[in-house]
Amino acid sequence: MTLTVEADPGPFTFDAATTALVIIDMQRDFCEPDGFGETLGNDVSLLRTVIPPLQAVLTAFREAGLTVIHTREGHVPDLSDCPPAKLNRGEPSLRIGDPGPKGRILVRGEYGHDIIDELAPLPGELVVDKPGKGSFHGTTFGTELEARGITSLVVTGVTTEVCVHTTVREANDRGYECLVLSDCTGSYFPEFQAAGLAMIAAQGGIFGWVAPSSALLPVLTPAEVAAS
Ligand code: TIU
Repeated sequence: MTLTVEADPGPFTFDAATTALVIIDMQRDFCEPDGFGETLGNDVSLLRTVIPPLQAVLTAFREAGLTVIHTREGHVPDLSDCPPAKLNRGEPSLRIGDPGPKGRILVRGEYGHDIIDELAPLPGELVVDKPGKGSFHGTTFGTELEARGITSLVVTGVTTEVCVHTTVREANDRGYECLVLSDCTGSYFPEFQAAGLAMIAAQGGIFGWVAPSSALLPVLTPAEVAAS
């Protein structure tokens, strides 16, 4: 038995036991002032609208006993996993590795690199540290999904057109079916949010499905999941 969510461009069907909630990069460095996102010139308040609906989805996955995976973008302290092309890109007010108010920018182990308190991982939930925008590049994400028998991903987090898109594109090419939750993904740019979501579902769902969390939550109750 499968569960079905009304989505764009059509129904998204999935088996709860082989589906993971993936929460991309809900880190202080992107969602709070004084972090990487703000050093790039962005208004981080736009990303914070994602937090309440994503908390509800995270709670639903936990209460149904389903797989939850968090990711964090960042680099080892000596920056040996940060390509010069990434380090030197643009004119940020602080570069990756520079000391900022929340610790060294986008460096693993620093306060700013960690996930915001509202969505803090529970013990036992996988946290994937990634050096790039995509979740598969340079990580164990793919092997962890295979080990758990996961075939479908409910993808959330930030930012829609950067790390969410890269991850969904990588996942789609690897055969995963991805549902992207529109209100649980966020961008610093409203126009990129709209276009980013539209690109996923266009052309018959060229690399995934899109739905609001309100379409998923009613089918994710423990009773619905147990009966599926
Ligand atoms: N800058 C921006 O929009 N995003 C990133 O740098 N990383 C993620 O999307 N996580």
